[in-house]
Amino acid sequence: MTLDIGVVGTGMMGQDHVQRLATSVPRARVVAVSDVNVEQAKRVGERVDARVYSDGHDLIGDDQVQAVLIASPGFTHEELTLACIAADKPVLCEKPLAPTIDACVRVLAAEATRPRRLVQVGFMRRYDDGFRAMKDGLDGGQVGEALLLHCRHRNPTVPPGFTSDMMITDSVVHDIDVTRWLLGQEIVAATVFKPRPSSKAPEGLQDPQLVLLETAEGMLVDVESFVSCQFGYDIRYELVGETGTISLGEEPGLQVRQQGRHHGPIPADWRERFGASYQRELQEWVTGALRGEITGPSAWDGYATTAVAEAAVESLTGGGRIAVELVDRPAFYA
Ligand code: ISE
Repeated sequence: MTLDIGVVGTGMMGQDHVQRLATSVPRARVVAVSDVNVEQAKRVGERVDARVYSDGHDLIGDDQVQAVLIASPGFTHEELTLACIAADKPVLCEKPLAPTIDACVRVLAAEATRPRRLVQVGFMRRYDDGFRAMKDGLDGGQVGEALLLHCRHRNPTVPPGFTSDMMITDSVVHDIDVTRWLLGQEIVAATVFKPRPSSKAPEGLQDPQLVLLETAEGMLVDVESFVSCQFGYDIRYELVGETGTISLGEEPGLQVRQQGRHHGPIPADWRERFGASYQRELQEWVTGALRGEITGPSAWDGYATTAVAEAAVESLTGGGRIAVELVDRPAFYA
């Protein structure tokens, strides 16, 4: 049995997903694509022999489409996800679930009217071998109780139009999700510090930023977000426990020692660094959807992450520590 999938949005990530689903995910078939840029959608659709729409709602309404992957810009996610829920179709929505807390709450309310989960949010780091090993180590008691988590999130450059807020809503959201998943607790407050901006950053961008998160059980998490670091895509973590530490990403890839030096590769971007995670994410989503079970990051995870990101943006703008207030977690997401 195959899963017939429609992909909404054929920009960079949409194309990546279409290619992967069509060529390397067993039991997946891309039967439709859509984009407001219909010429681009046609080019992508032709490669995989998929029907082409200019409107995501028409794709969702296509009877042959059994499941939907949303990779269009964030502001479209709420209405498209709601349409998938109304059509009773499983949906993998790239982050954010929706850009505002209120919009995420509307998605939670809609999904809760269904007998089972339909929504998954694209937090692909949870599928990474390194992040999984870190979580296994912590859960297995390797370093005792967690106390602190240090996160480094560096991009070499950003496209034109990238704003200081987006450093949180587009980048730090991944660290927010990893924190909640790894430590198994919610984040209760966010404070953003603004160091001297890099002269290499685009004019007006507050880059880097240091985001301090506080968890419900009093752990502190610092996230360095630096999107003009110039040298490559660099993701590093160090978890500090009571009896040891677990680090991730210190020396990724093959290390070469030669002529008195040692060196190794640095990924160019997240598609390279997390290629295997996207592969596993899609594979598990497809097999789960075929079984009628969606088990990846939920709409609740999407909501909680947006709530923390909103608090951090408020701190970035107005300064100070901003508390995060979540609605009660519906039993649906227990
Ligand atoms: C980008 O949008 C992503 O989602 C990447 O995973 C993240 O690491 C990067 O910072 C974002 O800009």
